Amino acid sequence: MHKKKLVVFLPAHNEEGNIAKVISRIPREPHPDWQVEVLVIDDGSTDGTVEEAKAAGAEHIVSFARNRGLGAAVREGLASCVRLGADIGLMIDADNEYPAEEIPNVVAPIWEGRSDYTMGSRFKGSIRGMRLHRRLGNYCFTLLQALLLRRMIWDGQSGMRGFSRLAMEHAEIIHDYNYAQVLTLNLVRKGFRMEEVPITYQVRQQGESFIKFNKYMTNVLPAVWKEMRRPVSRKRVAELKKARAVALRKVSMEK
Ligand SMILES: Nc1nc2c(ncn2[C@@H]2O[C@H](COP(=O)(O)OP(=O)(O)O)[C@@H](O)[C@H]2O)c(=O)[nH]1
Ligand SMILES: [Mg+2]
Repeated sequence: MHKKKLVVFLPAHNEEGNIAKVISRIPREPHPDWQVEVLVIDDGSTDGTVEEAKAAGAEHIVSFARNRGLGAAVREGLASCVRLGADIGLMIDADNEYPAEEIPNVVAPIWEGRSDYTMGSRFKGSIRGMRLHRRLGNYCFTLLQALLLRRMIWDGQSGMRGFSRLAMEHAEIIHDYNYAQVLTLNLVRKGFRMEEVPITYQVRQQGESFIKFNKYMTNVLPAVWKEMRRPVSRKRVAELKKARAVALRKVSMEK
């Protein structure tokens, strides 16, 4: 039987000391019908990130010559998954904060055809070690997205997300600095179905967060504004939905 391919990708910038741990936690045979491959998008790391990732068993490495930003890295991750023939893509941060063991739970709604886009939700699950100001920042940015999309969202900044093939093909990330909010706005407004899956989260033990308040605000807020101003044609959404229904029928016939 033709196996379905799940590509797990990790955007990484100088994550030596963390990335091998994440890769070793990825379940390689979560289901007899799945084939799992690991892809690292190395965003111009200057430490041992790439060597460690290879030694830990990553099959594919895409390296940027210089640092371009997390938004650019995730954009490349999605495009590479499509190139590698992935049926499902799963991104996870390379800093060992997110539970790679829980990947099967996060992709299950996509695998079962209920959803196109899943987010591992820390606030629906459990969080250890997140500082108060980060928690408040997360609430504010999540609330902003919930208001713009007029739907409940628990955790809009998750670093663990699953994608159907169609979602990967149509996702657009409009800035290089980050992807977290604009990607959700883009996919949900296009009519893709999103679901949040509770996960357990543990703040990083090594290295430090790249997020700086001013830089985050001055990059993310204008990008959210710009994304919301882009027209989404209803016709286009309907076409995508139809294509998705055809893709799903194909999946169930192959099963
Ligand atoms: N592509 C790319 N990834 C980065 C950069 N800085 C951090 N990352 C990665 O993005 C992920 C999340 O970064 P992190 O600093 O932990 O952000 P936080 O979890 O929101 O505090 C990790 O996998 C990092 O390796 C960057 O400049 N470019
Ligand atoms: Mg992190």
